[in-house]
Order: sequence, then structure tokens, then C-alpha cells
Amino acid sequence: MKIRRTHRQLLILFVLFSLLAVVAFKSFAESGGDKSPAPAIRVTPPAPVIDDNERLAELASRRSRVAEKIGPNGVLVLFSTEPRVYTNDVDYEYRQENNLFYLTNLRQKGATLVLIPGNAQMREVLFLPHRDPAAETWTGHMYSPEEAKAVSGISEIWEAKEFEPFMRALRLRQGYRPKSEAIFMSASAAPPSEPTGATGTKPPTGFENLFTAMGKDEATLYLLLPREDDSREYKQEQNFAAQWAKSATGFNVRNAAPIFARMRLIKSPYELKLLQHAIDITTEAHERAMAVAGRSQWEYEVESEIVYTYKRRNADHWGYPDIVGCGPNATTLHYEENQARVKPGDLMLMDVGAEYGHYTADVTRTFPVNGKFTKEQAEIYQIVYDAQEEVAKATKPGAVFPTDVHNAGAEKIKEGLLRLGLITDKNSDQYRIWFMHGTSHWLGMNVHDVGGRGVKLEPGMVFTNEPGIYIRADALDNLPKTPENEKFIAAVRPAFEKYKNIGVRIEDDLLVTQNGAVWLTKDLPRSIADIEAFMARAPKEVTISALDLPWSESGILPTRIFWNKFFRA
Ligand SMILES: [Mn+2]
Repeated sequence: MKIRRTHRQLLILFVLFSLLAVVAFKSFAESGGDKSPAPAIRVTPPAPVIDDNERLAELASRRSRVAEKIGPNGVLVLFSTEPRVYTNDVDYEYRQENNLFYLTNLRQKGATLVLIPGNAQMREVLFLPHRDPAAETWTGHMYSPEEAKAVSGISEIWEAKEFEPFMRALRLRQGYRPKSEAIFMSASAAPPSEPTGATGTKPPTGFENLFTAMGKDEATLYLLLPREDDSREYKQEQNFAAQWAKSATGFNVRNAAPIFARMRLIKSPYELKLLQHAIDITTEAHERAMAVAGRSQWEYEVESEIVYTYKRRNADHWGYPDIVGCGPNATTLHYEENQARVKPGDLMLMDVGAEYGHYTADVTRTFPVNGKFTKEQAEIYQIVYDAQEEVAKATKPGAVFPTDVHNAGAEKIKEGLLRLGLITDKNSDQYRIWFMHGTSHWLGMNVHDVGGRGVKLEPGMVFTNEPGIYIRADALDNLPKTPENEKFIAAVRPAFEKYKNIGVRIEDDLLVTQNGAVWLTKDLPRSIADIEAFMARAPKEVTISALDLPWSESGILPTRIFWNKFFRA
């Protein structure tokens, strides 16, 4: 009896206490609601607002700087990218040629820009296709001349089909002026194309100086003519140059690419606004993907958050195909299948970048699917992280790119690999087995942007900081069977077995400043502690739809999976 009563009293006490605790917790949680920390996932800020005057001033300044480089005896021709066939009558999404876009911001197919700096009457002409109502009905709006002028600031606009006769006349050292219906818009006086007056004297056309230069073989036609090994994109320029060489005298044909490469190396504040927005979209995309990785079964499910974020934030496109690889797939540098299993104990490597306003981000994170690095994963990760820090420290005006920054990062990688037992000699090339690419490339309108090597860093330049370590399972087997290698393999085998299939790359985008570097990607968690803290908080901020039915491998069409399994294994 006595015992029971004590029990009852205890029970009542317990219930009372529990109620108290619930009330206390509830009020604590509610009061905490006001001071709750900001969400872990950073929402992309609004797109930069660029007013018309700012854009037109920027474009005009770019054109005048290019004109200065071309000089009074030069003519520059920039063609639009030709549409590329996806299949039959379906094209790939159209993307304007970078340099034409850089000078005009026009996305119109079939437009051609000609700069003639020596012609004071007409320094620039835009050749624009005639609007075609039938084409517009099917495939959408074409620029009217007024719109093309409003976008680009160019006010001499002729019909596209006048380009050939114009260039033919130039070769023959004749001024050319189309019939008035083919002149959409003109700011210049209109000298007729035919001699006038009884004497047959020609009125000035503005081309006199150029024709004089042609007479002395001193005129230059500039086209985008990249080197042979880098020329997949510029076939129409190559054909045009070949034809021109056959039919024109007085002109040297020169490659305009280095002029643009040099200019595009230094990003203006205007360009940096666009690039930062591409990076901000990419940051949100990374964070959403990280937030769902722990609940995903397949790599493409994780990638879907990237694709979703790009669309939702109105990115133009990706700047390069998404790389989303789990476990061993992280050791393939450009793994693009994104079709394999996501496993909780593995690292996931995502190298993705949105493009906005023709500028692309290039950002890589490697993180544990289940939110916690293992000891081995953390050891590799920390080396790559430290290498990144060294790259940033070596970034300052005057440093030689990419050698100085690469060497700074590679030194840390070598030290780390030696410490873990993955190499035996720090002063050799052994580290290249595990780190097989450079730390850095230029970034801008291309993911691997123009600018070349051996360049001294200057404020305004942007490049990637992306060291990596990849312990590929087949790396040792693929070494040539020399006695020296056998010795190396025996020495590193224990460490190799320990770290096998771990792939880590961390990639950030750096802006060179007067004093060093700004990390344009600083909002995306990068340190081990920050990533683990993020992974603990972020998942509850992204709900996964109940419609996400679990897929089974057998239910997938034997397309890419099949290909991977049987041909690329
Ligand atoms: Mn990169």
C-alpha cells in the first residue's frame, strides 16, 4: 500500500514536472523564434540593375579601345556565332560569340559588326538581318534596328545582305553605300556609291586613308583567327580569311583575338557585377544541392537542385556541364554522367557554375553526404584547403600567372602528400599522380577564359583557385612497370589503401586587387567546420516532394547508365 501511494505521488510529481517542462520549452522556443539565426542557405540577391546609360557608355568605351588597337589602317569584322545543330531541324540554344557580345550586347543571329576606325564619317557599321515575320512567328523576336541601337548604341545599321557587297567594294577600293531601303539607320552623311557630276569626280567617302594604306600594302583586316589547335569555334572567320587572301590585295590579315584577350583580362566594375551575380546564383545552387544530398539516392537528384536554382534565378544557362560525382566518381576530373548512387559515407564533389549576362562562375565544393568528414577524408580535404590558402596568399599584382600561384599551392599539396605517405619524394613530380591539373585558369565569358599564360597579375583580373587531390583506384596500376615505380608503389601502398577513392577539389573565384585577392565565392562554406555546421542546419530548409518516388536501377532506361556500366567502367 505504502509503496503504491509513493508511486502515485511520484507519478503526479512527474506529470506536473513534465507539464512545466513542456510549457517552459514552448515559451523558450517561441521567444527564440524572434532571434533565430538567419537561414543557412543564402538566397541569391536581386539581379544587378544596370541602367541604359551605364551599359551604352561601357560598350562605347570597349569599341573605342578596340578601335584604337586596330588603328586607322585597320578594319575589324566580327561575325555572330552560327547556330549549331542539335539534331535535324533542332538547334542547340543560341549563344552569341563572346567578342561580338562584348562590343554590342546583341544576341541576334546573323548580325555582323565592322569597325573602320580610320573612317571619320563612319567608324562602325552593324549589319543586321531584315526582320522576317514568318521566322518571328516560329522562333521568336528579331531585333528591330531601333532595338539594336538601343541595346548597343550603334547608330549605323545596314541590312545584313549588304555585308558582302560592302566588303567587295572595299577590296576594289571603292566607297559603298547601299540603296536607301537597305540602310535601316544612319548617322553619317550619305555619299552616293556612284561617281556623280559631269567631271566624274567622287565625293569623299571617308575611306580615302584606308585606300591609300591599301596602295602601300599597309592596310589590315582583323578577324578572330585563333591558333589551329584552338579553332573549333571560328570556322566562318577562317573561310572568310582564306577567300579574302585569294581576292584582295593591299590587306594583311591579322588575328584580332589577342586584342580582345588582353582587354577581357581586366574586368570592369560593370563586368564584375554580372560575374558576381553568376557566382551568387551558383552559391545558392551549391547550397540547395548540399542540403538534399543526404536524402538523395542518385547523383542526378542532387544535380536537379542545381538546375532548378539556375532556372529559378534566371541564369542564362550553365557555363559548363554540371559535374556531380559521389565517392570514386569524385576522382574523375570532368565526370559529367551524374547517374550513379549517392552513398552516405562518401564525399560528393560538385563542380558547377551558372552563366549570367555572358559571364560564368566556376565553383567546386566537396562535402560528406552524411554531413561529417571521416578522419581520412578530412586529412585529404585539409591539404587541399591549405593549398587554396597559399594560392590566395601568392595572389598580388606582379605575380606571374599561373606559375607563381600554382607553385604556391602545389608546394602545400606536396608537403601534405608526403606527410600522409602518398609520395616519397617532395622534390619530384610524384605528386602529379594525385594532383594532375593546375590550380588556376582565367575566368570570364568562358569558363577557361582568354588571356594566356605568363601574364603578370593586375587588379581586375579574375581566376580560379582550384587545387585537388584524387586518389584514383587505378592510379598505381597505370604506372609504367619500372623498377623505380615498383619501389614507389610498395612504399605508398599502405597510404593508398587508406585513402583510395577519395577525391577532393575545392574551387573558388579570386579577384586580384591592389593588395592581394578578394574571394568572390566567400559566401559558400569552405572550411571543414563551416561545411559540417552547414550540413547540420541546411537540410530542413529544403523540403523534398512526396512525389519523389524511390527509383530502382532496373527501372532506368539503359541509356547513359548502360553506357557507363559497360563501356566506361
Ligand atoms: Mn575551373
